[in-house]
Amino acid sequence: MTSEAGPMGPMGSDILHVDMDAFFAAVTLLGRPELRGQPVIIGGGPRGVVLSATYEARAYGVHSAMPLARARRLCPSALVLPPERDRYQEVSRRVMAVLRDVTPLVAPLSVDEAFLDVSGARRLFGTPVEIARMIRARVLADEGLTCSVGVAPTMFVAKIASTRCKPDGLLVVPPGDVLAFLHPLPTSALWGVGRATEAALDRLGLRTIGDIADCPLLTLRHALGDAAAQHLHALAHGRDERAVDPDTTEVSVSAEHTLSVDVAEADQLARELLRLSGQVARRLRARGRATRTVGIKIRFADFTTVTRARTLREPTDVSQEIYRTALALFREAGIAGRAVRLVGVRAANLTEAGATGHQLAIDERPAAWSQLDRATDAAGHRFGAGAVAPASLLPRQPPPPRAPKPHNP
Ligand code: TTP
Ligand code: MG
Ligand code: MG
Repeated sequence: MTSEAGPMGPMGSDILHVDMDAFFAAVTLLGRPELRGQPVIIGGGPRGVVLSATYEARAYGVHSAMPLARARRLCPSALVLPPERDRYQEVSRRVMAVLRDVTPLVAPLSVDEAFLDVSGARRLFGTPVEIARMIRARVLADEGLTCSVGVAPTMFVAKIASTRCKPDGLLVVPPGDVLAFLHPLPTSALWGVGRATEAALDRLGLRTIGDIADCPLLTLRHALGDAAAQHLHALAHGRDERAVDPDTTEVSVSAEHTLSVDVAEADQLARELLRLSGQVARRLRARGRATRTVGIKIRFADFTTVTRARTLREPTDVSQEIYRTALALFREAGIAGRAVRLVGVRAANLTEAGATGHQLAIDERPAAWSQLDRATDAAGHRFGAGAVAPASLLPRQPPPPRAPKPHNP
């Protein structure tokens, strides 16, 4: 395997896995530069666990998901800070945008990581290694943060590669080195191996991925069942048929906004919900997706947060329907009059938009709304997002003089 550069075949290792280093901790430290180089832990919440820790804290054995009390014992000098989720979301969005500048084939896996298939980006941006270097340089220049990138022929191997070169690393696994890279690793490194499977493998005396590759498939079947045996056997031989699919890995679309001042007025919050519903619906339509579950998030001035969600009878990509559901959730939450600092709208449980039903009550006119939304999208495309907004978002004063209306196609 090759660290950093190294010649690669003309095609082959085209999958990148990008993962931010100590993400929550690193973003929080951007606002606290005096703490750089110190052991810092981001944690708290009702469960009191470590969410993220700087590598200085990890040197003491601290790691994520560990109870805070234990982390404090291991590293008494560590400073424990609360998470700042809004900031993490903002940085995440910008980092994902950097990745989407390279290729539309970006599949985010969590707030701080994504897969890219760069096979189609070679002509524009160079080899996968050059692309990986460019991404790392841009994230560092734009955000002041480091990430680690694994480059490999499959998603599974790319993900392991990024983990193995952390922090601030780049690791390339050319196709011919995949088996040599995988086989010494413990079985727990395989996707889909949890504690129970690991124990079953252990009973067979299988400790490494290489042991699984050498084990007869029949033996694995007896111990694990057909599906799991096939899956692990294939991965152990470096086979991973999954393609980077920006749609299937995206489980939700959300938009949220931190208000510039805390707001208690219901009308104003409703308008914020309307605007965010429009953003969410627009992003759904841009991806050809529809949602079955609409949720809201309300964070109060004291930082307590409530979320509510409702599953619809039919999937939708219509702004008005998402808004109507969001507004109902807001009203039913019984939080009128409280000062709010952040509002969010989320669409989850996504399906293909083609499956969208149009069987709602006749007065809801989803088809008409949908057409209106699509026209709005088309205009937004040509004149920039925000060029067209629902009337209730416009200032209530008489509008300023406007440029002549663009000609409609
Ligand atoms: P990770 O990428 O797993 O961890 P990390 O970025 O902190 O560190 P590494 O350098 O090893 O990648 O997770 C990304 C962020 O997700 C992490 O900073 C905090 C958050 N997180 C949770 O909120 N809950 C969890 O259980 C875990 C594991 C992470
Ligand atoms: Mg990370
Ligand atoms: Mg991660």
